Amino acid sequence: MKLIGWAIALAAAMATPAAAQAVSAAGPASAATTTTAAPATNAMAADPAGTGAAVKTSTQPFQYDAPTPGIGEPVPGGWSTQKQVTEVGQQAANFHNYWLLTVCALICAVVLFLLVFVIVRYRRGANPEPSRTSHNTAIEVMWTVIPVLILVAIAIPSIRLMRAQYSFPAPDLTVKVIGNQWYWTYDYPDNGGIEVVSNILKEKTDPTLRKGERFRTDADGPPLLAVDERMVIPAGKVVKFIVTSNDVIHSFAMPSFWTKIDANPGMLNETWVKVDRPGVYFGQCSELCGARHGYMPIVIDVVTPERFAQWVASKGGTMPGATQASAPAGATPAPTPAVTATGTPPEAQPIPTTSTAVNGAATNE
Ligand SMILES: [Cu+2]
Repeated sequence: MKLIGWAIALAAAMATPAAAQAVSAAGPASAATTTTAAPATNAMAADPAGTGAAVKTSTQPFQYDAPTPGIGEPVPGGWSTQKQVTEVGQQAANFHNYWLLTVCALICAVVLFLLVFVIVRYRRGANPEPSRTSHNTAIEVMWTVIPVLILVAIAIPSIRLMRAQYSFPAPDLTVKVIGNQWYWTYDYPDNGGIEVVSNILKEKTDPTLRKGERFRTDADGPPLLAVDERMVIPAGKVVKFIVTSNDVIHSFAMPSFWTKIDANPGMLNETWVKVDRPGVYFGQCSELCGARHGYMPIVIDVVTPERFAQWVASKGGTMPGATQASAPAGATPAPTPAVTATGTPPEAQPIPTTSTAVNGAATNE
């Protein structure tokens, strides 16, 4: 029975898709590498979350990709998992959508049929003299063996999938993901230790939008999911995420990668992805982490390796093996305290408005 319980727990865990956001599988699979009039993001005009995030400048302009509708983001009325763009995600989605759901539907249909059959066939009116049967060895063996076989049929592909998820290939790039109340920071130890501070973008109509503060446009992504600074990773490369937290438990979740892993303070969790399709992908913190838990989205821009090198240079970082670029003083990210040394709450902190928005970044004039 222990084995059965273990198998049920395993199957239940695997049946829970990382895709917490319903999304249709529709949408063109065309590459989203086209650089559009996406606002330049290297000049972070403000700190929308009021967390005191750093103001940055860059050595060269870099434009993020524009999102592709229906890819890497939730869609209105969607009811299934998001279109998966990693091999593990495709395996998991196929397992969930075509095998687990089929098994569940068949079990429901059989149970419903048996219930209706018994209700009709053995109703009191048709059976004034009730059956006195109390044992039937054949049926008892069947109702024990058949569920075990079903669970084994679920457990074997589940274990295969877990092995694919947790056997780490040699990484081409490591990104340290740090959850903070309530924003994310991304460190690139392989690229000169550059750090990206990622804050949600406010809407243009937000009454708390301050003068000079950048607001969301459609090129940034959907409302509540767009950020000022994205994580950028190269396409076709194995990227290892080391995930931790600076304060409380967060969860780093990217539905279209089938990735969800807790960010625990004082602990390093690891996961990995390999995304072959360039594009923009949206996720969210998926662990209730405080008042602004719903306002710390995750945006990953998957770009070609050439553009990744360009992005690294724009941040003042270096590619492995390259000599250290002489980055300007402004390219070094400032520390990002969530609360000031004086204990001023983030909401009360002044927003820096002196940075220069370039390449058409939408700021509140
Ligand atoms: Cu969080």
